[in-house]
Amino acid sequence: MRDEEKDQRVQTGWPRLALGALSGVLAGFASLAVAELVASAVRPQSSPVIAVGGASIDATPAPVKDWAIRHFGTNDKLVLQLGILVVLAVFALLLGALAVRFRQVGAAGVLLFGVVGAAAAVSRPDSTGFIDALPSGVGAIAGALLLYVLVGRLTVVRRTPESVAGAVTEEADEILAASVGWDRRGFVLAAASAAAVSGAVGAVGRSLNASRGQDAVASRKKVVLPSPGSPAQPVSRRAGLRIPGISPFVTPNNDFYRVDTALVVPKVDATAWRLRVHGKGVHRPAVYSFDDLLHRELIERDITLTCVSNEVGGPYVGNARWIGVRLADLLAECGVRPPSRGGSADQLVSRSVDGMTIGSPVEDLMDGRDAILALGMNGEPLPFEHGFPVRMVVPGLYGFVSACKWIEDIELTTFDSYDPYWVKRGWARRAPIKTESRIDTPKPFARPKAGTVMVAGVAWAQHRGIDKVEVRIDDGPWQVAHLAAEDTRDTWRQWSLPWRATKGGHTLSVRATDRTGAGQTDKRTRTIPDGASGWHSVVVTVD
Ligand SMILES: Nc1nc2c(c(=O)[nH]1)N[C@H]1C(S)=C(S)[C@@H](COP(=O)(O)O)O[C@H]1N2
Ligand SMILES: [Mo]
Repeated sequence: MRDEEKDQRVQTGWPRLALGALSGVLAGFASLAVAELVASAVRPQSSPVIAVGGASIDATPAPVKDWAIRHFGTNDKLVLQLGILVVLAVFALLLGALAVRFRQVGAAGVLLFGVVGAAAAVSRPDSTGFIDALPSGVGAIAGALLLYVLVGRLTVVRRTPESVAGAVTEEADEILAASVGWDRRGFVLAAASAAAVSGAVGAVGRSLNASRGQDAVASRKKVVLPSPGSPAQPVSRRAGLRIPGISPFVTPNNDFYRVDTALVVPKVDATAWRLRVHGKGVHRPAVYSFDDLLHRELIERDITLTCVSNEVGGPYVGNARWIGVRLADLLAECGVRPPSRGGSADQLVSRSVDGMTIGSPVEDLMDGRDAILALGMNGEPLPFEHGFPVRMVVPGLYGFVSACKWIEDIELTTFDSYDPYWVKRGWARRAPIKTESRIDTPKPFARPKAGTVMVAGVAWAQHRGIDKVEVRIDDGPWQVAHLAAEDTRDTWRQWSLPWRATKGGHTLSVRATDRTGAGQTDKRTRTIPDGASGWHSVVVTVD
């Protein structure tokens, strides 16, 4: 067999397909790298993976999202982005292999992905317009060109016999060898340099994106929280039980749960930030700056925040000391009246810089409870993850109907005329926090030693307060647990019960009663639409 024929046979078969697939992946990588760089000039949120990720979050059916939050917790966003990259890689492989036969179709396929990314970016609620299409667009063009070039190196050029005709034998052989082979050197060179350039471009884009928001970081560093005109009472030493494994009464900011739809944490420059209050029945619409709020009378309150996606026994609950402006005072200043005093708006819709919308009952916000526009959390300006510069915190309402982070707009409206983000996705319009209790220690499937075992945890029924916690061992009687001192009715309460543990398997259950006398129901419900209910149980084996 002549060498050229051998070459041709080998290189038109699967190796060429494999190299085509590799070209596809390189083209995909180049697209994302270029997009990252362009996004650093536009805004990080306009990069295709972030935009498509955001769009998928919004389009994900509520049960799936709930499942993701449950299983991946705060890593849900990382898992989502990895998932998108895997899907992209698969398509890139296929497009690359396809391009070996149909060069233009392959390149056009890459462009199509660019269109998808661009459409996602432009249609995000926080999009700044068509400029958001640039990262996906420019990235896809770069990727399409690269695929076209790379695959070109792989394409066997079949010369007609005429081009060989007339040449002397050696020459003819050379031409043939060159024409039926593939440009090995050219391909390796182009592929290697494409990979290197993409890597560099991507790295530069990444670091530029990461260093964005320096103004926001600087503005946060400069914030000095004044001492509040209305301070919280000091937390009683008796509010915290010294039991290993129990949740501390105050959740440190670093341990505070985080639930939101933001793939990129918004970095807002406090000096440029404004809050607009407007809408139905707002007689004096107003715009506030961060300094305006900082120089008002500030209140400081301990409030326990709970997520509606928290399963019975779950981790999405935390307690912090918030400092900020009394929302009711601000609303009153704008001429807002609650429905019970003749106000025409019954829903307050808060909007964040990332396009989240959250609806709260105006009546609840103005009924005397300490609904806060919070500027500080546990003695420092809000961490970026928790809403810097300003967020809402309302005692007694789940986060998704009250706790808007990165807030920038407050609109008074009615429940009849507007459904915010989560309500559009099947969650409840109104969602007061359900009375719940959780066993923190012993942990599920723990193996404590026989003897006295401390059973302890937390219970919460924000704004109603916890009156009683009871613990049951197996099918025994409910035993009243010791309660730590109550801080306020807006905070959770620690509890404990010493248990004379005997060898063998045991089921420990807990239930709470709030100060209205309502007990924690044993009826198990899902988190959707208005929060999980049921008793928390833990199974342990005593050695
Ligand atoms: N902008 C914005 N605010 C938001 C959310 C969000 O997705 N985006 N999630 C809400 C939900 S569901 C909860 S439970 C709380 C969580 O606040 P945390 O992350 O500070 O604990 O924020 C609320 N505020
Ligand atoms: Mo939530």
